[in-house]
This record gives sequence, structure tokens and C-alpha cells, in this order.
Amino acid sequence: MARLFLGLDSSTQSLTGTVIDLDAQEVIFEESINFDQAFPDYGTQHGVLISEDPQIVHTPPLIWVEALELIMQRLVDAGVDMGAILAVSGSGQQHGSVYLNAKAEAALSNLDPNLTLIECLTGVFSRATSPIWMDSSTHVECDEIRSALGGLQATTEATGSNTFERFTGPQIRKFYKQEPDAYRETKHIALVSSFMASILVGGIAPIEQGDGAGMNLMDIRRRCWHAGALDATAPELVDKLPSVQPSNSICGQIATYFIEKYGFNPGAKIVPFSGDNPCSVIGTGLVKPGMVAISLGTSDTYFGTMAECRTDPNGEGHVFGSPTGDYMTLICFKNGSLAREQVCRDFKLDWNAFSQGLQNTPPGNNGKMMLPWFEPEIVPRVLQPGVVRKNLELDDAFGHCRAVVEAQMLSMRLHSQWMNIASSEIYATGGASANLDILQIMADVNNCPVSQFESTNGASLGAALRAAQAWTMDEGASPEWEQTVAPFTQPVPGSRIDPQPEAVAVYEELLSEYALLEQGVLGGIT
Ligand code: XUL
Repeated sequence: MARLFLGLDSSTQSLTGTVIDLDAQEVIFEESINFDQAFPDYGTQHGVLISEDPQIVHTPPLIWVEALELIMQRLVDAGVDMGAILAVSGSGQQHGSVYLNAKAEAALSNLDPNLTLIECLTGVFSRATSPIWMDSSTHVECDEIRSALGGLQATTEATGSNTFERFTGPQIRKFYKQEPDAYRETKHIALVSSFMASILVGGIAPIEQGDGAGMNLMDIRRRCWHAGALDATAPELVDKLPSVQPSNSICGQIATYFIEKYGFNPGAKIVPFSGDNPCSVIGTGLVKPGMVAISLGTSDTYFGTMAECRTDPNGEGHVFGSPTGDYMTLICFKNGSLAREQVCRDFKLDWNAFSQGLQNTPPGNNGKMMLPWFEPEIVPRVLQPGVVRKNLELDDAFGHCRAVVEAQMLSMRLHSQWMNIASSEIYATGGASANLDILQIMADVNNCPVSQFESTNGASLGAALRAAQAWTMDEGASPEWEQTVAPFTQPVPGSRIDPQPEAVAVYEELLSEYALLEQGVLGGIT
């Protein structure tokens, strides 16, 4: 019989299911349910409820419950051999939280296959909607928790990140302050990930360590709840949180509901669900320290894997746990495609002309530099946007093309230095990774080979691979992560770009010049 593993990614806009066949080494099912389209009655737009206050962004958790039921039906309809699924794991959008009342535990352990999940779970919430990662309404609570923990560096050292508005701790604190009665009625607080796992296992599921790191509540090194952070957040919080568990553990067996209704194997194991970022690290094959993925999207995101836990002294980057037991970083640069496209617009260039600009200018750009802060920047923190030019004439179109890309790559290198790893391999993903001239600069600035990586549904694939790894370990084997992920996570064949030694030397020098320019300007405009 085939050995199948299911991964479910409950993301902002959709629920995706991916089934892998471990022996055939292939993905045999992959489908997404778009929340707005499938469940219009909830009135979500792009998966979230529109609020009068743009800082408040919530989603009704029942939409995730409905989607879970529907994806199960889709698996059956697609003819997946449900009895051959040996383990299920999942991924959830990080930071989002679900608030459950005293009825929840009994309701979860008595899911009735004659009813729908919605019918079984409608009465279990102490808060009707869940704040998600797009919510930025907790500025005050961030300040309060940070100062209770002893300031930025102490908070970052303790929990892996500075306090951020979207992180779960500040969100819980705001709920406690604004709705003390509802907080008191809350018996369990789950993350999106652990909530979905709770339904599948028919009980309150643990929070996985990698995802727990996105809460400002977990001791990032000891990987358990941080007493000081809990105290700084809300009273009696320890009683409302489940335990924190390693990624490769087993939470239990699948609930009878799914066996009877959808034909799951009664022995199918549930592996703790993690966050979308830790799962994507696995789905992109970043299983060895030193491996990096750079996603060139609207914003540019840098994911790196490191063996030891180091935190960003400036509190700009995040450290989460990687499912491999290593650590992962996530550093988000807002002016990604935003900035590249603005240069194209300013000089009326199409994407080919932008590439010509890169081809017709030398590494180092003859000393022309830019700080590409078209929009407020996250890393480094720039609140008042403004593009800074050095030796760069306003009408120099090609000079701007190179200056924006060099700045972005130098900034990523500079602001990931605190990780203290030499990257061994970079996978480039996202829309702009199609541009080989940009990737050459990426390889040269980092002195590291770059390969293109096509990543669709990396989080649900990562979740399926995590299920396979944990199940195999539970069977007594000790497979290398590399062995598990390799058949499913190869970069685009033939896409490898090697660094060019002369260009590498130019950028080694330019890095400190760029750092000086940035420091000089930051004193003035942040
Ligand atoms: C990471 C973050 C998002 C969410 C949703 O810190 O806020 O990536 O995980 O994808």
C-alpha cells in the first residue's frame, strides 16, 4: 500500500491541501479552497473582515472550520486513498489566535459524524473573530510588554523578536484589556495552526515550537513558555495556553469523526501544525544551516537557517524555530518589487529595458548609490520614506536600475549579518526571481551560488513533509531531513548562477560604504 501524508495550509485567503506519496516521491493531490469564493456569507475580502479601523484585521474562525470540512470532501472526491494517509500535519498563517470557551474541549472530543464540523463547533468560541497577522492595532501593548521585559534587546533575546503589533502576545494583552469578561471566559487560546490541529485530533492540540516563536511569549532558546513574557501579557495566561511541543512529535490519532465520515485510517497520526513560515522552510528544502531563500515579491523576504540561536540586536529580524530543530530567521524588506517597479515607472522602462540597464552598468555602478526607501521601510526601520541618491543623477535611467538592485542586495546582506552564517546556497523565489540579471547581483553580493526555486504551495508541501518525517521517526527510523525533502524540493534544473570573483571583490568593499551611507542618513530621517 502506498504511504501517503497530508499537509494542510490554513493561510490568509485559502486552505490548501497537499498529499504526497513518499514511495513514489510525488505530489498526488493539491487543491486550494478560496475563502471569499467558497463561503461568501462571511463577507470576507481576501480572507479578512473589513473594519472601519484599518488597523483592525480579523477573520471569523468558523470559515477555517468550513474549509477544513470542504477540503476533506475534495480529497474523497478526487479519489485519494484516505485509508493510506498515515499522518497529517499542517501550517497556519502565523500570529493569528483563536479564543475558546469552557465548552470547547468536550465539543472537540465528541465531534459527531452525523453533523457538520460547523454544527459541532459553533458554540465553542469566547471571541467570535480572530485577530490575524495583518492586524496592527496593538502599538500600546507592544510598548507595555517590551518595557516590562526590560526593553528591545531583552525582549528580542528572550522571545526571538522585538514586540510586534501582529504577534500573539500583544494581541492577547489588548483583548484582556478591552474585553476582560470575555478574556476571563476564555479557557484555551490557540494559534490558527493549533486550532486546526485540535479539530483533527479531537482535543486541545499543542502549539508547535516554530510557530510558538511568533507570539512574543516563548523562550526562544529553551522552547517553553517564558514566565516573564506571560506575566507581562495577561493574568492566568499559563492556564489558557497548551503545551509547546517539538515539530516532530505526535499529538495523537485522528478523531473518529474523520475516520467515519471520510474514511481515514484509524491509526493515522496528527503531527503538531506549525506556522506557514517554518513549514515553507521545509517545503523549500532549507534543511541545512547556511541555506537561504530570498523571495523577491511585493516586499522582499529573506529566510535563513542557522544552527545556533542568535537574535537581531536591532530587533528588526525575527527568529522562529525551524522544524529541523535549527533556527530560522525571517527578515522583511518592504521596498522590494515596489521599489523596482517605481524605477521602471519613473523612467518608462519595461522589464526588458530594466535588465538592459543592469547589463550595461558595471558591478559597483561606478560609485552611484541609492537608499531605495520609496515607501516606509521595515528593515532598517524608516518611518518617513525618501529615496537617497549618492553620485546618481536624477536622469540616469540605467544607473537607477543597478542602484536599486545593488542597494536591495547589500541591505539584505548587511541586515542579516547578525546571524553570523556564511550562506552556502541561496534559492531565489517570487516574481522578480525570473530576472537572471538580478540574480547575478544577488550571487555576487553574497558570494554564494543562487538557484531559482519555483515555490507554489510550499507551506502545505512542507506540512506534508513534516508529517512524513515525524511519522517515520515515530516508527523508530531516524531519516535525515535532507533525504525526506530532496525528492520534492529541487531548484529549477540548470538555473544555478555562480558568483563572479571580480564582482564579489567590488561588493566586499561596497558593503561598508553602503553601511556608512545608511547610518549617516538614518540619523537624520527616521
Ligand atoms: C510573518 C508574517 C506572515 C504570516 C502570514 O511574521 O506575519 O508571513 O505568517 O503569512
